Amino acid sequence: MNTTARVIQSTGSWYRIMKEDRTVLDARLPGKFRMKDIKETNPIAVGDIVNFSVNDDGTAVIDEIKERQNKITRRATHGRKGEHVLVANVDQGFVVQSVNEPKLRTGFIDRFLVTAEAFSVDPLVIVNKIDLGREEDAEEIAHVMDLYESLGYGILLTSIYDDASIEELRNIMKEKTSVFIGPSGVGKTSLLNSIEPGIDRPIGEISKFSNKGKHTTTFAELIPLSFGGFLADTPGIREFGLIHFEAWEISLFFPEMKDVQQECRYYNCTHIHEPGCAVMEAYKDGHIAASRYDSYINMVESLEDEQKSTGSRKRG
Ligand SMILES: Nc1nc2c(ncn2[C@@H]2O[C@H](COP(=O)(O)OP(=O)(O)OP(=O)(O)O)[C@@H](O)[C@H]2O)c(=O)[nH]1
Ligand SMILES: [Mg+2]
Ligand SMILES: [Zn+2]
Repeated sequence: MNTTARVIQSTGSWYRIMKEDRTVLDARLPGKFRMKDIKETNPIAVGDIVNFSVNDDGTAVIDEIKERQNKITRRATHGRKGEHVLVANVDQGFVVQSVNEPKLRTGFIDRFLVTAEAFSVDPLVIVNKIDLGREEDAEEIAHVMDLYESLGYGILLTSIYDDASIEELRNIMKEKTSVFIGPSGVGKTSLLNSIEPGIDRPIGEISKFSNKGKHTTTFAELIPLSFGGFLADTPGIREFGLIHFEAWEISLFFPEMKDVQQECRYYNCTHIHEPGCAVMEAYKDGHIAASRYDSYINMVESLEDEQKSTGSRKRG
């Protein structure tokens, strides 16, 4: 018999899959599983919907992977080529940052927002650990809140010590598949443990030296939520790489640049050095936030570096 299930854990050789009725099976891939997309380092990711059959010993064999509605990928690590799929088939992606430990980085948020749009995932910005906010942080937090709200993004201030914020997260997650993406130590797993008490996944500490987390979560996992829906917790990532972009496309994913750039003198303006650039004008006039323009330049530069190193630059 052949049935469908969803992959909720993956170690690379074994998978844990969950059926519609929420029963769970251990599964593996047959030796000659066809890899449809060889660009990816993991053929099956958490969130994938698969067809499977059951062996005599009660374990399952994955026969087929269903076409993905979407996926969130990152560049492969450890010098490997290609992409690693963090999670597949998600409705919304939450980019998680924290106040102070580690420090909030708008550059990380901005990269995620650009990528989420390209991946067709609804984004939400989460700033966690607001209980740690000192008096001098209040202004920065308010500014970050204003900035993303004015751009049309949802932003939520949370703390595992603030029940109202946890309840708000539950409401947003109900009946949906959501994923936490963020650096190590910002509190992704802690939030999960608060949202779904009883889950009790291990959390880490923050290094006194680097003010960073210690990569406590090492594999992505999809948690079925008792109130409906799924939440994927992922390992912390230092930087969110940009994939599948051409430099000129990036500004299309900045809501505050998208329309302005039609006034640029050159149609292929990169908004960095060209005369008659409407985006630079808007930035100088204060209509585009400095942090956002910086993020934009960083993204263009890292794409150019990438294309130089792989020699894949397309000419147009
Ligand atoms: N003060 C405060 N500390 C928090 C909060 N949320 C998490 N922490 C602490 O932050 C540390 C790291 O939390 P984790 O949940 O392991 O962070 P993570 O994002 O899952 O990290 P990785 O799994 O390494 O990616 C732990 O010591 C938590 O107790 C919060 O809202 N307020
Ligand atoms: Mg974690
Ligand atoms: Zn321009």
